[in-house]
Amino acid sequence: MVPQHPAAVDASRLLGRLRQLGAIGREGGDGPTRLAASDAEKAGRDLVAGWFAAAGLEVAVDRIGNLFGIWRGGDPALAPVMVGSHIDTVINAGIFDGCYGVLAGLEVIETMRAAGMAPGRPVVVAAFTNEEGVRFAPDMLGSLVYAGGLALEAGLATVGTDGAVLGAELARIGYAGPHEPGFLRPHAYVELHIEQGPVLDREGVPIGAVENLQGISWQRVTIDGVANHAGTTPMSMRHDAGQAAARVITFLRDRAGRGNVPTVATVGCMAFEPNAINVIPSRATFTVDLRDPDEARLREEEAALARYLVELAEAEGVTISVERLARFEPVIFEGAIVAAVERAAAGRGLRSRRMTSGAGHDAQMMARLCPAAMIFVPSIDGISHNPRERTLDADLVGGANVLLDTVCHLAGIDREDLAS
Ligand code: HGY
Ligand code: MN
Ligand code: MN
Repeated sequence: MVPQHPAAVDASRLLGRLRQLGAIGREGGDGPTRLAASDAEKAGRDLVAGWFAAAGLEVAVDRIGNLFGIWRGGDPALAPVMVGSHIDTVINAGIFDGCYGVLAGLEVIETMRAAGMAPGRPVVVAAFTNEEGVRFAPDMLGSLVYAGGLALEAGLATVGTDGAVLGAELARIGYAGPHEPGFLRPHAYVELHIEQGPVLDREGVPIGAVENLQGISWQRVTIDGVANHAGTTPMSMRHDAGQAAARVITFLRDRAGRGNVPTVATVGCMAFEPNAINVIPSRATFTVDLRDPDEARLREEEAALARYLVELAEAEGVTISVERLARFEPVIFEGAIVAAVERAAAGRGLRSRRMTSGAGHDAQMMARLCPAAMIFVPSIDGISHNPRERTLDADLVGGANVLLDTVCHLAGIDREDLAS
């Protein structure tokens, strides 16, 4: 029997902060919208930075706007254990995606300090810039720059869907910090996150020990046809960009839906020009999000789409251009940390199961820099990126305690040390 860990997070503080942060950016929707480097996200950043400071942490911001709360415990010369996630959201989001990992990370540090624990090394909580990628592509941009996967200048020069430039926006909201991205090279990185999918909820398992994360391909497709009169143009004479775009959506759905391959395909954004009820669209611009845990299969899906677009251009008499927005290969997380998560769950009397992450996360970028892994808790009905995103309080608290024990282990404080 593994001795019960004597420390536990402060549930009401964690749950209260989740709801307080979740209330920011509510204008115009049932759920928050805090797009990266927006005024609403600034308000969220200010609240979280205030909590970091009130907890006695050193607050640091790097040049791509990543926000850190640093506890310089233990031997300050040693690399820190880092936890965290993001607090930017999609449009009309839930309140747990990302925020849970940041606030549970803060909660873990506050619990360790209140329990008088003496970690062997510093512990840091991070909130990375632009994880969602809704306003600025690619997603996970802040952690990608932090991990050296994208040059800082390129990140700062990124132009958003609204024409804003990320670097200028970070300066405008007061989060163009002085630290060089990567200034803290972690000993290990652990990210606690809601699953955002149906697996844990369907199986009734409270903890996911995430061992890998699927590959992601983001593209923007532009189809140019010929505007013409909706009433006078015979169907056989049309070069309808809207019709061609619709055929791409159906092609993607049919391919991803065939057999039992795990490939998923999404067209999330679509715009027509001139966007008039009685004009055949001259232009359709849309995004394609393809994902698969297997790199070879993901490449085949990209190639199949490229072949289809060539055939479609010929058949519809349109021209088609494609712009790559993001491309990340699948990531395998650190087995030793995954095993530590399983032990921590067992120590809390919680069942766990190993699993793949369907969503992208900052952990996949931090895995380029240090040993990394993730902990999932169930999403009720598998719903996320939706105001109906929900996780049971007991699961939120259970996940935070598993993060606590995993961080203690990584920081050199094992349960046996504490039980004595
Ligand atoms: O796209 C994703 O998987 C993440 O939510 N950014
Ligand atoms: Mn997230
Ligand atoms: Mn998300």
